[in-house]
Amino acid sequence: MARIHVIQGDITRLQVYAIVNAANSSLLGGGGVDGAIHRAAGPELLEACRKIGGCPTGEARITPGFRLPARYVIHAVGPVWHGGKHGEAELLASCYRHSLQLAADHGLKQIAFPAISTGAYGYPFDEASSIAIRTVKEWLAAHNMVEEVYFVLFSDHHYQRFQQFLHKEETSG
Ligand code: AR6
Repeated sequence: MARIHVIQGDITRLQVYAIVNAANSSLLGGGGVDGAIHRAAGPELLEACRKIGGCPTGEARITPGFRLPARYVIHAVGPVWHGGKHGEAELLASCYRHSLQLAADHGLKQIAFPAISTGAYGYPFDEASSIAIRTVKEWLAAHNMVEEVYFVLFSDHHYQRFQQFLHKEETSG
């Protein structure tokens, strides 16, 4: 079974095979973690994204990492929170599954996720965290191609909270 790590910090600094970007469906950059990744990767990343031509919500696309320490960026498009009755949970879970599958397809043994949709897209952090943990664990139990998954939380508050959720999932089996 793969290992799951929870860390606090800036995902652009991680030296892993792949980091996941919380992108929008244009893939042409934005604020939050998307802005930070584009700044750190350099303008080649925007060029590569432009060539892809967009990505539907709930899916992901891969590019090189260019000037990032990470070799690849997996651009996942999370749902905008509209109250929870518009398929948000399934779309968010789908982002995690698509990202893991892309990593597996490219033989990448490590992947690092930010808390997709929990910033500008307004997804309540606690609910998003449960979905992230459950979806990743289910995927890892069914596939053995990815060895290490990192959850990267930007704030100390989110880091503490996420660890509580992970622990709760573990003790409840
Ligand atoms: N490293 C790790 N996590 C980060 C970083 C970082 N450097 N910066 C922010 N976060 P958001 P979304 C956390 O808004 O909600 C963009 O404009 C942040 O604290 O980046 O999926 C895109 O272009 C939050 O918990 O992504 C889209 O238009 C989490 O990352 C839109 O925002 C996600 O916040 C996507 O919104």
